[in-house]
Amino acid sequence: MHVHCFAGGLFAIVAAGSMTLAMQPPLKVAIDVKPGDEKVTIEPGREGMLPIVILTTPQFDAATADPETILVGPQGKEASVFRSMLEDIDRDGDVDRMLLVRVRDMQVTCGNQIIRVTGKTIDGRAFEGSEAVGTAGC
Ligand SMILES: [Ca+2]
Ligand SMILES: [Ca+2]
Repeated sequence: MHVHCFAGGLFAIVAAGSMTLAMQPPLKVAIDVKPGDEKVTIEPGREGMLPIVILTTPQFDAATADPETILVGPQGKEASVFRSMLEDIDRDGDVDRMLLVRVRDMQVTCGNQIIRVTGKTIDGRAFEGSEAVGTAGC
């Protein structure tokens, strides 16, 4: 009985440790939809790709973002990434992560005002970022 209690207690400690990691709020990351464009508009019905960059900052190394886990859209749950590249998009000397996402996969509706990116790092930490956008061609 004593041994059983000890084993149970140990299990509870391990479980609490992994729950703490899972329950941490997502890291906030800086994204830039259509880098270079000041006022970003999306045509919901358009064929083609939307470029979105996850910027590397002192708080976040975009190279650690796992592209397999990234989802993009108004809820940050819609489109998976078509292509991901590491490149210094904002030319500040560190490597950012450039994503290409199919416009239609994002399920943007007319009047939508935000694009969210969610995902996990290669070591399992959730992150999210968002940017205000407009829609056109509606
Ligand atoms: Ca940077
Ligand atoms: Ca950079």
